Amino acid sequence: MNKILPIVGALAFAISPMGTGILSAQPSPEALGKIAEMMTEADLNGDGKTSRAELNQHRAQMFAKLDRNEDGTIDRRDSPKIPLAKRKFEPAFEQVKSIFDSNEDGRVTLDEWNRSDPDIFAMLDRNEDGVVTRAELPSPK
Ligand SMILES: [Ca+2]
Ligand SMILES: [Ca+2]
Ligand SMILES: [Ca+2]
Repeated sequence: MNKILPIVGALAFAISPMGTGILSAQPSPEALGKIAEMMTEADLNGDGKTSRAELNQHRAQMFAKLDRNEDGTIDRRDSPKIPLAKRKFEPAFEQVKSIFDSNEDGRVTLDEWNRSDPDIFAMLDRNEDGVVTRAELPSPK
């Protein structure tokens, strides 16, 4: 569950008014760190570069982690029974809902999850070669 927070944080940042000029404006070091962390985690084969396929796979894994009852949607029913785990789930769920629940029905489907996020990958892949290298990752100054 801890792993979900970087990607959610990065996405929240990227679609916020502050984040619209992600690479030209002055994003906070924290936001940049989250994005870099997410892209590093998404380097699933560990070759130092993150391809779009790897990012998509990483995102699918994130969805699967949140969809604990595996019914294809993230909603309140996925909240853990254990209080400690529940406390971690709740804020992540609220954030996920605020970003991805485009029809505002309190549930996030895989379709909504895949559809309504900004294209972070395109923003980061500055030389458009289809992979994001470490050098292309934003680094907090
Ligand atoms: Ca890779
Ligand atoms: Ca579910
Ligand atoms: Ca929805």
